[in-house]
Amino acid sequence: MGHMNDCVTIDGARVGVLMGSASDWPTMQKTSDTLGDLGIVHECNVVSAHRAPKRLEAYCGSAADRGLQVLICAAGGAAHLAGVAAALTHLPVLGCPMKAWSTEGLDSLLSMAQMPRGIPVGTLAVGSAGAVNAALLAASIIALSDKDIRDRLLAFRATQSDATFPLPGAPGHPTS
Ligand code: RP5
Repeated sequence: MGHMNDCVTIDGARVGVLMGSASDWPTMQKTSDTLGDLGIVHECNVVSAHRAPKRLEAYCGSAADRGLQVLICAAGGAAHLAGVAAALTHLPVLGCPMKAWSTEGLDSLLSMAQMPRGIPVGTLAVGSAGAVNAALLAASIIALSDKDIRDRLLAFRATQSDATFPLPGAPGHPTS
């Protein structure tokens, strides 16, 4: 573990999770948990694009050289964090639109998804679904060149597929 420009850095981290605010953390903890379940070393920091642009520039500018392979950026409202991060690194940037204070996250979704041509952001769904899927998509990207992570991702998907869903009381289902 270390520090860089007030950001926590983790030795061997493959994914950097950035948030516009600590208020995004309850949602983005699901990203962190999912990455952790897949054994993907990652680091999480609040680095707002508009409140701390120089810190964001320093973080993104060194991300590839430090060994990060994917950035996951969460923000709400006029959510430019992912787009600015993508402008500052060639690494794949995945965007997680947060439900902020209005419009149920539609503002964040459009801010991330509607990137003008030239600098892409891979935008996920609003809220928890997108937070989990960002981790799974990061795993898919890293799995292209890492057999252990590929095996863990395939195991996760197999477990998910094998899950059964009893409906007690529904016709033909066991009662308990
Ligand atoms: C964005 O504004 C953050 O990403 C958060 O989703 C939203 C609200 O931030 P706070 O006012 O809670 O700091 O910058």
